[in-house]
Amino acid sequence: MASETDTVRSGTLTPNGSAPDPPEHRKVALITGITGQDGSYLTEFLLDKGYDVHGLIRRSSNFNTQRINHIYIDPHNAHKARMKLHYADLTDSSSLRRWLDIIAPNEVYNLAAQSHVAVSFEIPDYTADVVATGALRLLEAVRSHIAATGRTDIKYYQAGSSEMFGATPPPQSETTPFHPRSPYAVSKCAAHWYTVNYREAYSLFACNGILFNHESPRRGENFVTRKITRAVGRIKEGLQSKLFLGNLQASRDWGFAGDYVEAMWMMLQQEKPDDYVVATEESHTVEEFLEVSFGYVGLNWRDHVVIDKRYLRPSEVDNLKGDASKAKKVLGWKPKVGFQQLVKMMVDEDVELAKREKVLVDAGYMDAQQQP
Ligand code: NDP
Ligand code: GDR
Repeated sequence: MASETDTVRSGTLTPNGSAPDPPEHRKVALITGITGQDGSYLTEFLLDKGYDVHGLIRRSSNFNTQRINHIYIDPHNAHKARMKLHYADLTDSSSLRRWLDIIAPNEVYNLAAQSHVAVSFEIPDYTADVVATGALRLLEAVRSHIAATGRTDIKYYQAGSSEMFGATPPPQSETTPFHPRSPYAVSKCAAHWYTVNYREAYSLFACNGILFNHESPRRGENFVTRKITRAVGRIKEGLQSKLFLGNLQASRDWGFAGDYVEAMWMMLQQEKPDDYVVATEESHTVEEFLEVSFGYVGLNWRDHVVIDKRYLRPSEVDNLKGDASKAKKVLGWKPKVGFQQLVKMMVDEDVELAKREKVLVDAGYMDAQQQP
């Protein structure tokens, strides 16, 4: 990692080995939430498409760039770099406007959020500030940047969520009424409508992606899928015996994050801005996820899972299953990774991770934590 005093860091990725276009021909993307699961996949995807990518990262007391370290290049090689990182925060309007003016992006992807539903009950005020007002701050920064520069070539993507449907029964499509069930989901509804309003009021090219749950080996470890696959790996390697969970009957439409970032990009390549549901159209309970993931390595989840009421939510979303026919028809998008393949991909990675942890534990360099 480069010096922490650098405010701009840079990196490049050329997975197909081809030389990038000259800078003056390259499209420029600005991503908030670049250090998150989706931000990392979207960055890889856009670099592969030949974009220059700028990411806004927030200050933290530790490095928070683990998911994009593999793309990172020391800023001393900045002439090669096609990914650059800048400090900003969705709670700080001035930082958003400043970087928009400096970067002058063609596409803005607003992925930053306090994205944990259960945590949003603990910190509702902060969640609204980042998720709802944060989106408004960024939209307003884009609008005022356009007003000041006269640019017409800037497009905006808002990371909306199936959580907005909440209590409304499946299948959920773009026309399904919202009934949010958490401070997070209410805030995402506000961000959704701010985006629609800026499209209608200022003719901004702004799209809402209404994405159903999407997972990967890079998923945060306190979301249920990754919490389970981490435990599967650790139990298999003898580093953990119990897994404490909440509601096992909740049903989710789980896809692969790598597939979903492509849909984000596709929305911004259309002639007209619009809103799209992105989903696999298949739903599984948490219990089914347990069956498949533990079963895959020859374990029985019932021997390990303990229900802990602390993981139950004050109001739950019982059943999400998307109808993605509009995205399929208009964008030509479809998911490539199915449920079984997704679970196996995550378990395979987490078994490998647990094996590496075990080496460190056995050598006395690390304590075996009971629960990630
Ligand atoms: P993550 O939680 O993995 O990433 C969230 C990102 O937002 C991180 O980069 C985080 O930074 C950043 N962030 C948080 N607070 C701030 C802030 N105040 N200012 C600037 N950046 C901030 O989420 P995902 O990648 O899974 O999701 C991306 C987006 O899509 C989120 O908006 C989420 O709500 C939404 N979404 C996700 C779905 C999913 O299933 N994954 C489904 C539908 C919507 P840091 O790394 O420092 O924490
Ligand atoms: P979700 O994802 O709330 O759908 O939001 P999460 O994985 O947190 O929960 C899914 C379901 O599993 C149940 N559950 C548990 N959840 C967690 N986190 N931990 C547990 O121990 C546990 N036990 C059972 C939950 O009650 C829930 O029903 C995710 C986030 O990525 C949001 O940002 C995004 O908008 C939505 O997906 C779509």
